[in-house]
Formats: sequence, C-alpha cells, structure tokens
Amino acid sequence: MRTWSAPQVPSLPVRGPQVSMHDTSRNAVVPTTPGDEARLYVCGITPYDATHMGHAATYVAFDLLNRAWSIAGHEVHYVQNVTDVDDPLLERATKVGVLWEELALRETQLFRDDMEALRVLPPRDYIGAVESIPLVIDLIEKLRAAGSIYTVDTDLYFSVTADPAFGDVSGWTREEMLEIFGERGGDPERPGKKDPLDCVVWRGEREGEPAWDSPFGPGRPGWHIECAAIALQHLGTTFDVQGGGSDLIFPHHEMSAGEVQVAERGEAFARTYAHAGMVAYDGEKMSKSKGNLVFVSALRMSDVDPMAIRLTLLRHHYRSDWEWTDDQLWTSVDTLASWRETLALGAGAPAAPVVDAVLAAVADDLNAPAALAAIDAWFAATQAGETSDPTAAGSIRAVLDASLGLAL
Ligand code: 5CA
Ligand code: ZN
Repeated sequence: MRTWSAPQVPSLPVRGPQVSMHDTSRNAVVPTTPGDEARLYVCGITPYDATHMGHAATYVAFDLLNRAWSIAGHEVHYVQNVTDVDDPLLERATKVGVLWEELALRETQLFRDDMEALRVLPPRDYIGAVESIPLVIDLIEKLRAAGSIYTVDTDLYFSVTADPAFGDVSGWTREEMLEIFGERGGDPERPGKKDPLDCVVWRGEREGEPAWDSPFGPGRPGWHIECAAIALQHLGTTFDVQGGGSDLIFPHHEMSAGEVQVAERGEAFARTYAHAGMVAYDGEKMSKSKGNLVFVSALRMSDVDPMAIRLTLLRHHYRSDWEWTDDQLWTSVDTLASWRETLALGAGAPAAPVVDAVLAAVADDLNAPAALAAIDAWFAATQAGETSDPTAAGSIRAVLDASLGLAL
C-alpha cells in the first residue's frame, strides 16, 4: 500500500545515546541492540473508523523510538500493516451499508492524513492484509509442514502447544489467557478444537463474506497470521522491536510470535515486545466498539493545531494508562503559544545541556514527560531573562522537532 509523506526532520549536531525499551516478555527495561539497520514492526489500524487519541498515542510513542534510533545513528526499517479485511471491518461495512473495500480505503486515507498532521514518520513498508494473502498462504504451508495445523469444518487452526515458548511474550498463565481470549477475537468454546487457545489461521468462506482461493479452499486470513507473515517477509526473524498497544499483548502478539517461531524452527520472532498504555475517555478505554472517541481528524477540522494534540499525548509516559480530557489539549495550545513567542527572541538559557537531557530521556524507555520537563525548565529560565546563549532558540527548536516531533 502507499505509505504517507515524511516530514522534514532537522539533523542534530550531536549523536543520541543508544535506546532502551521496556520489554513485556522480560518485564524490564532493556537495551535495544540493533545492527546498522534497526528493525521495527508496529501493528497498524483496522480501518473501519477514524483515528482516535488512543491510536494516535500508540503511533506517536513508536515514532519516538524511530526518531531516537535515527538520532543514535541507525537506519530504521519500519513496517506497519493495515488489517484491511477482518470481522469488525466487515460488520461495520454491513451495518452502515457501504462496500467493505471502500470503507477500508477511506479510513486508511484518513489515518494517513492524521499521521502526516501529527508528524509521525511513515513506515518504509505499509502493507495491507489483502495484498499479503500469498504470504499468509506460504506461512500456513510452512506450519502445515511442521505439523502444527488442523482443520475444524472449513477453518484451519494453529496448535499453540507446537511452540515451546508459547506464553513467553505475555507471561500470562493459562487461566489468564482463557479469560481474555474470547473477548479479543478468540473462540475458546468452539467444539472440535484440540486446545481452547488454538487460533484460526484461515477462515473458510462464509456466505456474504469476501474469500480468496487457497490450497485449503476459499477463505480469508486469520488476524494473527497476517502480522506474522508481513513481519517475517519484510523484516525476517528476530527483528528488534514488535510494538502495539497493551491490548495486543495477548492473544495477538503471543500468537503471531508462536506462529513464526514454529515455522522458523525456534528462531525468535522479535527481540523486544513493547506495549503502549491504553488511553481512556469518559472513564473507559477509548474504543471503536464502545464509541467513546475523540478523533484526530475531528479536532483538525475544528482548526486545532496538530502539534497541540501531539504535545498533549507526549505529556504522558507511553506505558501509562491515562484519560484524555479536553483541558489538557487547551493547556497545550496555550503552552505552544508561549513557546513560540519565546523562541522568536533567538537567545536564551544555555541550550546544549537541555538537548542532552532530552535525548537521554527519550533514549531511556521513551520518557517524553522527562524530556518535556527539561524543555519546560529552559523556557522558564529564558522567560525569566536568561539570555546567555545567543543561538539557543535554534537548538531548542531543532531538538523539539527531531526528537519529539514538535515542529514550532
Ligand atoms: N489492526 C489491529 C492490529 S494488527 C488493531 O488492533 N487495530 S486497531 O485499530 O484496533 O488498533 C490500532 C492500534 O492502536 C493498536 O496498536 C492498538 O493496540 C492501539 N490502540 C487501540 N485502542 C487504544 C487505546 N484506547 N489506547 C491506546 N492504544 C490503543
Ligand atoms: Zn498486528
């Protein structure tokens, strides 16, 4: 699929430190250890509705990683998918009476526009589920050869017990998995399954649903194998970071890792599994199914500066769960106005230590709130009359833009 346009990113006169990230599977902040090329996969949207603040927070979080890796001297190979055929998309299309393909195209385009407005760097490969069906079929064939696939009616299932490392991504107990599986697209109760946790990799054709030919009969890909196949094809095994929101820890990231690990005979899917916290609104997780949404596009239409949206998101550590309120946005609008006025002076408090502090904070598990605290302190000192650094504003502007994606 077509990706979106990259913003201009200023280059910095200093190189940033190596980046550490929290790894869900080890439950610890660990150094990322990329080679010259840092490989990142982040799960993309299911395009049946517009980008909300929860999505935006997750993509802005991984954008900080992308930027921090570049500033540390790596080429970043970033891959993202679009789940452009799946149950929720088909259900919404039927409900509102549009073709599912049209809904997917329209919402994916809106997402691209939102990402551009928020200055999120685009993935190198932006890949749809539909265009990946041949990859999915190849991966199922590999799993079949490994003896880890069976059928129930016309559907194909992956045996989770085929992966000795199954459970390592989430660290969850079987009981915890069983409790959540059904709520997140799984079918633990279905008769005929060998293990209630086994997941669908190929869903045989149903009346009124789209289907594609395959050696296993007409049907469509299961959700987890879509990301498994796309990541494997474009990044290979043991890539650096697999990312998404914390609602994807189980089953999604556990299952995609399991599928690749069995197909690739024990090679790890990713080195690090990183997860962003959930953004709530009106007391509950912001979600398309609950409808408690604040859309990026709706704010853009009402002339809200996208940089104020981005600043609001960055005020929260990416791993925390938090609640969106409009007050936070209006505070950010005021902050940006005051920052712009101060930057217009040119001179200010010494910038070099602030640049170092911002880069260090972001490289330490993407601590944007700590980075912004250093920025706030610089603005406070400058507004209090400190002007000893004649070119400070240019340096602050550059680090805000390159590291935090805030172009002022
Ligand atoms: N297409 C799949 C991933 S392959 C999917 O989960 N799509 S999604 O549209 O539901 O979500 C897109 C991304 O936003 C995922 O990484 C998801 O974890 C994240 N996300 C969804 N809701 C929230 C929320 N309320 N807060 C933070 N992140 C969220
Ligand atoms: Zn995914």
